[in-house]
Order: sequence, then structure tokens, then C-alpha cells
Amino acid sequence: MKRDWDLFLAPYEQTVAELKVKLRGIRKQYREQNRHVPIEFVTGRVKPVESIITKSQIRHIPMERLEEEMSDIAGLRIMCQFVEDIHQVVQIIRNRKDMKVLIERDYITNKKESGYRSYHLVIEYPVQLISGEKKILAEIQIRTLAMNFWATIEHSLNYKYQGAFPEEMKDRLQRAAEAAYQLDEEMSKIREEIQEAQRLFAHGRGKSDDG
Ligand code: 0O2
Repeated sequence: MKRDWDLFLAPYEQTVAELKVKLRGIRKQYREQNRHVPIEFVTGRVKPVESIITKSQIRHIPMERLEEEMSDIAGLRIMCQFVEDIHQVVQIIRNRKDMKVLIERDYITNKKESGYRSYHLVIEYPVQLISGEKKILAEIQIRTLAMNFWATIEHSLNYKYQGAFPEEMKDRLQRAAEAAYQLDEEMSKIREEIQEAQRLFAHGRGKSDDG
């Protein structure tokens, strides 16, 4: 079957554009209310056609089943400062009426063999087209800045080694992943102290703490 890719990808382009605005909107609202902002920044992309074809061949997904079986054609990434922020962001998304969470994959508690850590949500998003409403699957990856640093480096190295890392490189990447995890843990401890200090400060001035 010959596919008109521009036509097929148009609702995905719209989904990514809308979700970027909505997720960035969450960040903006927290900032405006002077509350701790759980989102550092948001990125999004539509999977390139070449990657869609390659993945469909590896996963044996027939072209006519892409909409139902390839959940990351629309992909969003949310970067957070602290691991605690990730859980807050997940909860915010679970509570939204315009995004339906279908799948949750916790690669923070259960890191991947490579050392990869991140929290993945597959959501169903109703995009409004001139032909009517269409439900689009989108994958949201939520991670700390440290997890993102590691994943970005590992992803680019993958291009060089095509996934077949030499043992030494594999070990180094796993150690780097652990170092990134330690960094997140240290930062979490500092975060608690900062929040405690803020609570004491607010109490001393007779103000209530809104988070
Ligand atoms: P790209 O180039 O990022 O788009 P799925 O692949 O979603 O159908 P699966 O395997 O259960 O099903 O998905 P998973 O593992 O939840 O998510 C896959 C995506 O997570 C990858 O997309 C990467 O973005 C990221 N990811 C997973 N494991 C690793 C890893 O070890 N290293 C890095 N750097 N990223 C990882 P793609 O399609 O592989 O690639």
C-alpha cells in the first residue's frame, strides 16, 4: 500500500503542536502563581517517516495498523529538575480531561538493561479535524535533566554502534547512568531542605505555604 505520508502525519503534527502548548501552559500557570514549577522544559516531535518504517519492520507492525500499534509517532518529552516532580507531572496528566492515559511504564523504578531511566505514558488525545474528531496515540516521556543528559548521549552513541556497544562502553554507560541517578538522589535531598527552609521562612512571616 502506498501511503500519502503528509496526509497521514497531519493529525500527528497537530497533536504534537497542541500538546506542546498545553504542557508548556502547565509550567506557565505554576510560575504565575509563584509555586514550585515541576516542569523545566517540554519538547516534541513527530517520528520521521524513515524511523516509522524501520520500527514497523522490526516490530512486524503492518502499515495499516500503525495508528493502533505504534504509540510514539507523536512524541512529547517533559524534563523536570527533581524525581519528585516527575510523579507530580504524571498525576497532573492523569487528572486531565483532555488526555486519557492508556499505559504507564515506570523505567525509573525498573530501569532498562541499558541503564535508561524515564517515566513513559501512552495517552489517547482527541484531535479536532475538519473531518471531525480523531483519537491519536501519543507517548509522553517524563524525566529529570540528569536522565535526559544520559539518554541523549546514549542515543547518539547508538548511531555509531547501531546498538551493539562494545563491553567497555556498555559498562561505562551503566556507570554513567548510576552516577546520574546518584545526582538525582542528592538533588532530591537538597530540594527537601530548600522546601523546609521556605516553610520556616513563610511561617516566621505569618504566611501560609501554598507549595
Ligand atoms: P526514538 O528515536 O527516541 O523515537 P514502543 O517502542 O514505544 O512501541 P516499548 O519498547 O515498550 O514500545 O517502548 P518504550 O521502551 O516504552 O519506549 C521506547 C522509547 O523510549 C525509545 O524510542 C526511546 O525514545 C526511549 N528509550 C527506551 N529505551 C532507551 C534506551 O535504552 N536508551 C535511550 N537513549 N532511549 C531509550 P525509540 O523509538 O527507540 O527511538
